[in-house]
Amino acid sequence: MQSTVNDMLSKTQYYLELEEQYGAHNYHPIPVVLSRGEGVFVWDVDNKRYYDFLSGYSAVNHGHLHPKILKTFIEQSQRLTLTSRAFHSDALGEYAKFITAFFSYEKVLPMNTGVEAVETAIKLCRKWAYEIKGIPSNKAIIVVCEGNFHGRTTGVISFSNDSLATKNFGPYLPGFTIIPYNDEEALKKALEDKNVAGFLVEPIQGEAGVVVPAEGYLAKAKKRCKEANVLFIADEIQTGLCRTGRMLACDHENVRPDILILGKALGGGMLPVSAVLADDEIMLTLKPGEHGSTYGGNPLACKTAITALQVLKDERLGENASEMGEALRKGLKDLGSRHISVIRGKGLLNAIIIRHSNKDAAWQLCLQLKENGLLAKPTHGDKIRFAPPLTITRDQIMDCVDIIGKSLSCLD
Ligand code: IF1
Repeated sequence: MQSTVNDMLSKTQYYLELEEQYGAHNYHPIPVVLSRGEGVFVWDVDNKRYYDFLSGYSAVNHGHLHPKILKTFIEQSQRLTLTSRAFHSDALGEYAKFITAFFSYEKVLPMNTGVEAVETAIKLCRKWAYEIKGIPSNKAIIVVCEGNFHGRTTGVISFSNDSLATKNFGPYLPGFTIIPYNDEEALKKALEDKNVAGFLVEPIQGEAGVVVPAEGYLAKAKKRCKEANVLFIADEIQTGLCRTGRMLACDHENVRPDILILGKALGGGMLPVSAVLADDEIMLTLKPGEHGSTYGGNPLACKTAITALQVLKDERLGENASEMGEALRKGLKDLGSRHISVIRGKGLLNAIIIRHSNKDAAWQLCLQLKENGLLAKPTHGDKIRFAPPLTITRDQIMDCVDIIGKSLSCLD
């Protein structure tokens, strides 16, 4: 087979055509075929090396194949991977104790993907609304923000205002009010509705192109929610786990969410692991049989997540993300490129906005970056997210700034 591949087509072309022919066309990837990863690097099928500046959409905060996480993953995968929640395991209780102590919550509900955790948080908020707050049945409202991205299920896209995410997927789930992001007055007004049960918000909007709210927005929003007896629900699936320079993005403002949603890097880049954390008043509204998941809380996920969390602390990845993020944004600024109109971000969750007459300029730049050994992908047309693994070093950051600077000349 290998000789056939070599004879017929380039290896890359061979794999691109397989995906085109047999895979759904729900993505438009950068034309590169990866086959190996280690730390901040990935290699394609022709053994060309790239800096990974997307980190699996922030699921690979620890870098590819982190040795300690991989060791745990291999050990547990040879012992016990899945029991279902029909039975107990020696991993779930230990994990639940570890992660609730790690984030100072009383309970955790383990799920798998990020959107499952978001759906779980919505169900928890509604349950709390009816059984604790006393909102009339089926009247609970959850406030969300314009530009939000919380996942792809029909329930969660119901409160998206991005037509690409919603078109022809109706009818939509009711019970949501959309307000402008980063607008305290709009939130204050929305909370006048006594049927509001929760406010679901990303501390920084990732998909919208790394939109960082004004300093103090999260703290003011939490205060407004507390005054209105509304649950502050933080979706930290992308911003959490040291990505923005603190363990949680909410930590920048000392905000403690009533419901905390984690995902992506919780699985250490090995497997899907997500979690919803809350205190007993909220979490114990869910009774046996009212919610669940086949793989939620499986032993392999529990053990892997414990190591993933411990590595964040042991290797001070929050501090490194903060320092390397400063270095990256300064390096990009010092390039002084007329093609970059905005540089923004916090920690190692950053984005640039491309200013160019050609609407495909950001895509063209990403193709040039690929040629020069760095992988990134545009979001919403003219924005390019720069989010390398949090293990990146200063020398590697400067190397990447050089690559970006050299690549920008393709837009001249
Ligand atoms: C795609 C980016 C998008 C998320 C937040 C929940 C989820 C995500 C804040 C759902 C997932 C992923 C999904 C992926 C692209 C990527 C992404 F911002 F990270 F780049 F789409 F906005 N909350 N984000 O960011 O988690 O169910 O995927 O585990 O769908 O294209 P999931």
